[in-house]
Amino acid sequence: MSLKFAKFLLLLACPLPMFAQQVAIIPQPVELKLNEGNFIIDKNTSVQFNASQAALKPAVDFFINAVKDVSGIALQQNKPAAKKVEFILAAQTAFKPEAYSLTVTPSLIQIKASSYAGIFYGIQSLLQTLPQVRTNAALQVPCMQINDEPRFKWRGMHLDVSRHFFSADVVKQYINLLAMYKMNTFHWHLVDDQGWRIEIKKYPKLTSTGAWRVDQNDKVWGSRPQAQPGEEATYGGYYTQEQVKEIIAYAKARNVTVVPEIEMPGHVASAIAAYPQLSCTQQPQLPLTGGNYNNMSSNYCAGNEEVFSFLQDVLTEVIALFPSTYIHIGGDEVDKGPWKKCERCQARMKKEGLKNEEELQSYFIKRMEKFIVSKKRKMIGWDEILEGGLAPEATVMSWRGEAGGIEAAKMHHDVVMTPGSPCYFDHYQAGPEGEPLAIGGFNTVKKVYDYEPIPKELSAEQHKYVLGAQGNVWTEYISTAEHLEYMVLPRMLALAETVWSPAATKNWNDFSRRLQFHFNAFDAKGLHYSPGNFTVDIKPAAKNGKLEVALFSEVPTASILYTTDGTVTTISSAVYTKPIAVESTQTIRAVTMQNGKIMNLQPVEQRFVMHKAVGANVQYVHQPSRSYMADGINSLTDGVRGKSAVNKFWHGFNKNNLVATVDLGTEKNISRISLGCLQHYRDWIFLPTAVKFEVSVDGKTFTEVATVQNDVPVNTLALTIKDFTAKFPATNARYVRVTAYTLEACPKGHPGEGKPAWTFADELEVE
Ligand code: TNX
Repeated sequence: MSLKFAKFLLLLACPLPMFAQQVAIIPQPVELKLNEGNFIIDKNTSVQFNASQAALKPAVDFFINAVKDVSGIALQQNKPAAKKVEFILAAQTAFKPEAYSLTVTPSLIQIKASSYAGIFYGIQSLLQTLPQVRTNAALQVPCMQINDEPRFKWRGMHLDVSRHFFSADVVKQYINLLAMYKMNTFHWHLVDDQGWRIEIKKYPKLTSTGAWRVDQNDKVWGSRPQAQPGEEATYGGYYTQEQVKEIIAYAKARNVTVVPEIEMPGHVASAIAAYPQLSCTQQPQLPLTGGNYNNMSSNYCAGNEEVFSFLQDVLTEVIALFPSTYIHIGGDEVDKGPWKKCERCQARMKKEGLKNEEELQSYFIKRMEKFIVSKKRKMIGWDEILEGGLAPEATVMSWRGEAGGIEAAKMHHDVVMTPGSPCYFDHYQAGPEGEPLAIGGFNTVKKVYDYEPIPKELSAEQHKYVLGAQGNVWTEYISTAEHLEYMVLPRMLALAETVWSPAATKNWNDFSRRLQFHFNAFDAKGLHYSPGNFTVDIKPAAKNGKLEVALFSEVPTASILYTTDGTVTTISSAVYTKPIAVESTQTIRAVTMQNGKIMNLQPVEQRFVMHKAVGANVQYVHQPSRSYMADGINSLTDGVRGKSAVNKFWHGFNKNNLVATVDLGTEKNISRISLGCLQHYRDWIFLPTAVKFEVSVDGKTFTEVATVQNDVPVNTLALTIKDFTAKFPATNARYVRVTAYTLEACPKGHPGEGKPAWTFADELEVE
């Protein structure tokens, strides 16, 4: 064998790394084999298709326009040519729904499928190999063979257009983004307390009144006092039925089904603003300007027949507009208070033999389901529709964790998984320092990537009830298209791979690599995205009197650079290799470096404050809630003060008092102890009523040094951090015990009135 031939064989045997780098398709195709060579799309390329197959035409147009956009080339159609891009609509049985094959050789690109959807997805994969914006670069497609199909049939993204209105153009761009990543369902949240967004011909006030609220300038949702009748409502907007039709057609060309959500029976202050007779109190009101539900009725009255005929009329128009099989009726977070006080609701319960208001809600939803089914559609609702009895054919969207989805699937109902963690894209994805203000939570791109939509609790037979998963974008804090993009990118790409690609082939490292190409594309297109997964996570670990700090980045190929002396991080800063010991008050700053470039606009920084308890072991009488464990059991003594992010620094206690004993290791001379606590009214977190401080030499006999009462009013809405501090004559002690007395119940007027309140604490400082 000649040396040349041997080398050639060797080349064949080793996959050429160059190939791997050229293709960065998201979501990862089921099978992708790269071959040698390229197909170059140029003006001598003709698009071939069977012109009698009408279904192909929109796909052909879509492709021709896309090529023109990135190159200026106007491709020929069905002309004799040496190089062809061929679309073949094969027999129904040849491919599964939405499946396709894409074959690229130097003279032929062929996309085959049994459906328009499949052809469209073949095009999307192909387009991802081309330049993403107009350049003069050659349109070079690597030779390859792709065989691909989705794992789930519901690959959804939701958008709340009520809390803030987004124009029809922004909605189209959003749908386009979904389609690029093979998401096929757009859940359009058209109705909520803060605005009714769809024209209904029979009830014009829904949009002339219900789509407008008093201007909202408040930075923190719900902090603005509720508007009074008479105040001018000028902020909002709505879609005409013509615009809705246009959006549906735009989506259809991209294989996206638009599922309308018409909320009921709660979250409808906007409808009641238009037609006050639909509520229990029948009092005039305005759409909400924030999320403050006190002293108002935002439910439909479940005892009033007019409500049902109104909703049937509304749904009749909605169903005529939307071809979607599923009609979403909301059903979430119904405040049962107004129904309890309403004579007509109580009379309805009596007449129908309903035991409680949960059953009244179930009665309401079942009636609506009957109507929807009579129109040959299916009803879907948030998981609250399980309470009081699930409607017979309902599909459940599981948002309060996975429990609702599991329960419904076990009852043989279809479900869509969209648990708050990690499917809520209104939550923080990085930071929260340096991030735009968000509603809370913390869903990183990796957390989304690692999500498995089929809960372990389901048997193999029950898997089929999980239709898929969905990302939700609630817009209380999102008011611009740029911010919307930022919240969705790149998390939607991670979800797209979760719902499309086989679970077994998912690979975070490879996804991260491919993501870089998409980031470049976003940059080129001017799309806003969060580079959040480049930020460094600074994780302290306190144990046996020592404090060590570990640094993590979710990007496996990046290195971490850091300083501890307060100086700015540069490319010559120390490279992180192992946990850093912290022995004095200092600030750690860290950045990630990828390909010799620092990837952060701002370093992540954390200040560590030294005090006599740093690193000390903490023993609790009642363990903190599993959901609020911060950095671990010794988070109270990790040298890090809790900040505004509720999920990050704080140990949370529900029902029980916080009783913690800290061992300083040796006897120390001390004269001051303080415990930081949090109040966050909206999240049911209240300051303790008092904190008791005790000290001991032997850990058995404790002497009280002080009890400090809370002086912050219980109804304080703003996020408040208070230090409960005891100062006393210097004394020797090895053990410190603190008791924070949890507020027994959420106060009067709070949504959780009478239910257990939370106590949140962080950093027990001893000096
Ligand atoms: C809960 S999710 C809601 C929404 C809020 C969202 C904020 C659901 C069915 N209801 O009304 O906008 O949390 O994350």
